[in-house]
Amino acid sequence: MRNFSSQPIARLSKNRRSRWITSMGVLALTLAVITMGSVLGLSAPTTENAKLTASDGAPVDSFGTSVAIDGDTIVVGAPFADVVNADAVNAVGCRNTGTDCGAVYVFVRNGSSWTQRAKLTAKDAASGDQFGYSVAISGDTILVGAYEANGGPGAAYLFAVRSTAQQNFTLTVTGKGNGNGTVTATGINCVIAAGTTSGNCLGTFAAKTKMTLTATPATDSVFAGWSGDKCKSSKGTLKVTLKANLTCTARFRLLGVDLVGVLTKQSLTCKGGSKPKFEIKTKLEIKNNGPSSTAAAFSIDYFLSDDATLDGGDTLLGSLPFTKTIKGDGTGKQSAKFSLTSCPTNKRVIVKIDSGNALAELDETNNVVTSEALIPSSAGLEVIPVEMGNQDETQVRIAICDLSGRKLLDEMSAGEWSPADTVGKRLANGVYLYIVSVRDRDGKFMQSEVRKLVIRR
Ligand SMILES: [Ca+2]
Ligand SMILES: [Ca+2]
Ligand SMILES: [Ca+2]
Repeated sequence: MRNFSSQPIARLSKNRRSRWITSMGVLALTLAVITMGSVLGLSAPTTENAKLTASDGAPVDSFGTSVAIDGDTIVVGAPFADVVNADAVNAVGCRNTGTDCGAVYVFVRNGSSWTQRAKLTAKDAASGDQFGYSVAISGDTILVGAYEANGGPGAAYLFAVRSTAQQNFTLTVTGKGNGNGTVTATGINCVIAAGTTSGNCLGTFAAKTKMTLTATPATDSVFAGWSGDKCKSSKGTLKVTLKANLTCTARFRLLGVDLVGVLTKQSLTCKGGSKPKFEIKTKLEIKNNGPSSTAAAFSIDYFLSDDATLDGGDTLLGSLPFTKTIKGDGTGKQSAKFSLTSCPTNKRVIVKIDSGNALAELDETNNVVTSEALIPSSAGLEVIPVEMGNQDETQVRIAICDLSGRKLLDEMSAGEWSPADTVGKRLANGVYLYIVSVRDRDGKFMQSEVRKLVIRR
């Protein structure tokens, strides 16, 4: 639509003219295209491509007395039109609904044809004004002359053209995810396979058109939601109103499971003495990235590797069953504990989920989980071998100092020792120094070692 508002801008005084336009019926305006060729005397095709008439033309209106065109807008004056208030657009109308008020008709291009979009009259016009005796248009401004206005002085009226032309917007459907399905709506029938689209996946519709998009998964898939622009919804049916170009993305997921994991915790205990204890503890989080539940139990293998790659050189710590069901997009957890015969250094834990492939998965290649870091080699008190000769003949003294040199413990010791200070309070996690010194029965110094002690519980 193009709307028009009027405001008189000038009144021109001039001599009254006698009417020379007589009853001519509804004038027809014939547009002709005259090419530059005709001007230059070359081939001169002249094609009539439109004939404009007033929608409510009546005898003696003299439609076509004046014409003007600018771009896609044509203005035609009908100065002897009799106007009634009901005719007026934008509430403009002849004050006296009498004769010869005059009217102006505005046409806009609609593709290859022209459509009447407005009929203009003057708000203060009176019978005989001949509004529309002359017209002019430039861009968004229309000027209309009414040379008999006010009984002779005449007036010109200015109209601002506000374009509210009907807009069209494009609705585009795109796909996402590894699944398959279709999206349908009036004018749209889009096939989505693994995120790619085919078929009719976009359409152009008038502004404010209400669209209902329906996403339907294929039998091997589930619908997983809408995204993009104003298309957020988890439901298969999405209602949108086109107020702008819109792209709606439908996500389909293949049915099935996909196990992946992450080691959330690993610790190593290496304790010597009379009751040696070498132990690795891990916590594994198993995610099911597929939409389906795990249908069967599966096993998880734990390895100790000196690199980040699972290969034949790695040591199998153990194989543990996982019997709980992990729902689609759900998570499972497994804690594991493995005893070793010695304290490993510079090793990593590597986990293989579903090691026996009891479950067919959407992705079988992502089941190996490698710990990001090496297992700490001294997570606890590392006992060092000391040349002590005949132990019956020796005294072993252990001293613990913090890094500032403050002595926290200094005692005779033998066998298993739990890190605590002189009053039995457990030492906090941290880095300390410890000194082991060995003397014979007579107190004669035999050997001493100073080492770093890392306490991490
Ligand atoms: Ca997997
Ligand atoms: Ca390896
Ligand atoms: Ca598998």
